Amino acid sequence: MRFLHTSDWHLGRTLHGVDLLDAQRAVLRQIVEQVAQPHDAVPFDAVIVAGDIYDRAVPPVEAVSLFAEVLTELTAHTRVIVTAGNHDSAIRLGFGSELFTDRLHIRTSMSSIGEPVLIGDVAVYPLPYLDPDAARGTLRTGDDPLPRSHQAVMTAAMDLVRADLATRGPSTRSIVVAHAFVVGGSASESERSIVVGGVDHVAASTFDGVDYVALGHLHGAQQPSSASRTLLRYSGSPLRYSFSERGHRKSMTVLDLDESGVRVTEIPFRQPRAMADLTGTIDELLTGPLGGRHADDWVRITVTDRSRPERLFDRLKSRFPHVLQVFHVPAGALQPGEARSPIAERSPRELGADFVSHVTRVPGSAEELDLFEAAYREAGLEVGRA
Ligand SMILES: [Mn+2]
Repeated sequence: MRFLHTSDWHLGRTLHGVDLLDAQRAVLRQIVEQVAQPHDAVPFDAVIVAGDIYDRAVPPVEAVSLFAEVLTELTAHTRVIVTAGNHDSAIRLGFGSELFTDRLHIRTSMSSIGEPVLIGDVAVYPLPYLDPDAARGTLRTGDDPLPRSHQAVMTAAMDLVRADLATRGPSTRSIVVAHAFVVGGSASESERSIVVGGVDHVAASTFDGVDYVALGHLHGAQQPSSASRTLLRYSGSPLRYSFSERGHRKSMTVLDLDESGVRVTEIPFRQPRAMADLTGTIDELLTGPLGGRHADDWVRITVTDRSRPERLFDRLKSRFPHVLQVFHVPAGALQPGEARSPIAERSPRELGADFVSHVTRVPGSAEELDLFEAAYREAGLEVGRA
């Protein structure tokens, strides 16, 4: 059986104020293309989307329309299994899910945990994102709520999965869909923290007993290691949602599951726009070769001139139309954390020097410090006269 695993679409997200809907449509089109015409002509039995469909609980209407459009196209070719992530509202995402169960399985409710979607001989167990505060009462087996932790609620959910799996034949393969931070995974800057009680993760062994865990939450594709035969994998997001992901190769995961085991193939997404981090003086940036190479990219620029150039953003924007962030960090800027004497022991001139270097990030010139000292003296005289 063949599955396509993806997650963290974050429809409705912006990148430093720039609307990403067209970029999101472009990568989701690639999923539809892969499903319509698989790279090796082997058809898909289902598409799995492991949470964070939307970027927020109340998504913009354009995001809802795009999701509807993509679901319509995907379900024309195969079945689709969707779960809620920590960014989604389970109720809103789950609207109508009891009604469309033939081709489309939207699982956002805790009440169906342990009930698989059966696809051939594969039992797929979708788990919505389990907020410990909400799940510890619902998933308890005794009178007392579960401990307030991701580990406790995920263990309870997996116990339900294993109990159901035990009732099925030995030839049954199993997939769990989960939205969680598994130990050993590495985060980027675009996931929202899910720390509860100081801890955000669950152990890989929580998922022991199933063949494959289709994970969402972390935005880089990766496979947390597991001591058991269970293969855990994050498909990662289809787009880069922060500059920290500029080195990520984004991909969808193709999963083949048969008697011989689990095989994973990455199908890379063509990024609608490259991402780059540029550094230089304003002249280098405006007239040098960087402009030619990165004019079409989303760029973050650090300008190193000693003083902040005038109309900095506008001038950079004329050369880099997709500039998202501009920083001014003069070359030779002081490193933070340089040893200093206590404030009370510093002279007014030293304090003035600290102030100037803090604001401009370069040491003040002798003229600037003379001026500061003179102003301080004048002010002191004024105070003395009062
Ligand atoms: Mn996410």
